[in-house]
Amino acid sequence: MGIVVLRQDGKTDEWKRALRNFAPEVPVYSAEEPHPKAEIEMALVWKHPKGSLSEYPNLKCIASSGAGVDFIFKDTQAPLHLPITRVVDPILAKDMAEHVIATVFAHLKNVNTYKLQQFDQTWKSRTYLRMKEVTIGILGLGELGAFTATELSAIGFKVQGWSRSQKKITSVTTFNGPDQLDLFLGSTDVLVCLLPLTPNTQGILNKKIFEKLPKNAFLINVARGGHLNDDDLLEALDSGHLSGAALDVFHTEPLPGPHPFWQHPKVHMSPHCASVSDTESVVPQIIANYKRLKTGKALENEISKTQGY
Ligand code: NDP
Ligand code: OXD
Repeated sequence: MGIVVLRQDGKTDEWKRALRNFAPEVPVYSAEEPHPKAEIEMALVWKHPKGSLSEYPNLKCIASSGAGVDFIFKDTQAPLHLPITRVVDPILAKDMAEHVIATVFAHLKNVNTYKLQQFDQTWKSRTYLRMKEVTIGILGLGELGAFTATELSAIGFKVQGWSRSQKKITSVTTFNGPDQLDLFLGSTDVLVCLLPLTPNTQGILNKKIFEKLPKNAFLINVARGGHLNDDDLLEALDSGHLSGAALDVFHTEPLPGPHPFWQHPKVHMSPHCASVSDTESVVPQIIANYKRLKTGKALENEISKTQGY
């Protein structure tokens, strides 16, 4: 009986502590300490060492401690026949919406450009955009995308979104499926990617998509690095078709030193921190699922293996 926490980002003890505080009766271990591997039934994972999941012969569930599960599918040795759950959490959604709102305003009001000018002691005012002039288009209208769309709309932006299935969200124009993608892109000034990374969405932010956006459109990628074709973005920025991009996620994290994004004046980077799972907020759903597992009840927030999210 028990849960093992598998991650490599230095946050193992924080998660263990939060799990133990919330449910002292549940045995919780890290991979770094001696633990009874045959008794582990749930693995709470975030970019775990590849192959580590196969060390637990009686594992019954793989629980991502984030919203995304793409890293689990990348581990070809993982027991992918087991149920996989993910985090759905109001704080995660709120933090994402706040990050996107901050990024959109930084773009409208040239905040990052002025920071660069400051380093050069350049005194030069630039034209700014007003909220009413900008339509924000969100790729992905799931837990994070739909909430972010609603928040942006509540502060006065014109918002539209695109998803796989049809959606109805108050004050948000919705599009769905490949047939409606071009229509959505054609009227999007700020494109926000909040899709899960799956075989269907890998590389979706590419030349073909950029060409369909209006000139001077701006890209915000807060989903996964694998959605973006880096070279196509650089080309669209250098040709002047896109006015800039704010990227929170990258193919390799941390982004390697020689990558052109580091020095590109039109690329604004953050280190995959748009929205970070809050242990206190998330732990109750992990323990609830652990107890469901033990009593044979259906798990909450289980992903679809067919869809990959
Ligand atoms: P959800 O699973 O709730 O939503 C995914 C959305 O994408 C759904 O609307 C879904 O459509 C849509 N979608 C999936 N595949 C396609 C497709 N092929 N075509 C069109 N639409 C598609 O995910 P979340 O909102 O919880 O999270 C989204 C992603 O955000 C995560 O997977 C993760 O990668 C990223 N993330 C990034 C963070 C960061 O700090 N940068 C933090 C947290 C998450 P439908 O509704 O029809 O199923
Ligand atoms: C997540 C993330 O998927 O932090 O939760 O990227």
